[in-house]
Amino acid sequence: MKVVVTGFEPFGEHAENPSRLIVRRLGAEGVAGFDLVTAELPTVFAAAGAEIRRLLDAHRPDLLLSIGVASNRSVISVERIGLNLDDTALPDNAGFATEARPIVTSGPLALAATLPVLAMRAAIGRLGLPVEVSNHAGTYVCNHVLYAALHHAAAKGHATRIGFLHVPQVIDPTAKSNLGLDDLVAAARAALQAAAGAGA
Ligand code: PCA
Repeated sequence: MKVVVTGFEPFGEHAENPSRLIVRRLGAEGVAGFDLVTAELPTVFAAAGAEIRRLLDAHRPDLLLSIGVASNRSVISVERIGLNLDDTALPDNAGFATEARPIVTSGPLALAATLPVLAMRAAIGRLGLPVEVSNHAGTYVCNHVLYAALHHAAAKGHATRIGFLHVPQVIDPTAKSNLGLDDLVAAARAALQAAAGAGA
């Protein structure tokens, strides 16, 4: 099974982004049974959207799981919905901020993740880690990547199943969680295995 997993570079007040550390660990250690491709996305609306579309076209994976940090959350969240909306006062890493801008002109307002969010939540919960399903991935670069990937895969007829995991900040002073990086790596592995099992 071919799988692409992505994380993000640091942005805003964060000196480091745990999502890219998770992805580096998965890349170095591998995930049993998966032909895994890992990538770090820029925290830049346009460039991250272009890169996720390129990754889908280049690898045509069975699964795409993108991971980002949500530093205002203390639990791991499996995102259910991508919104067709960029809306941020915090500039991205290219200095770009925007209000109420559609990601895809005339695209549907929302697209549902195509990975099995309930099975992923259950698998992470079985590890004893705090996890929820979230109905809102925000309106910053993470949501942009989820929506752009879902829209692109549908438009191109790719069978790739797509989802998004938001993780708490665990490695800098803004951390609101006492989880560690090892917990997040374990959660990502469990989510991938659940995703593969539930749809394969
Ligand atoms: N989190 C941001 C963008 C990059 C990341 O890791 C977000 O939640 O949109």
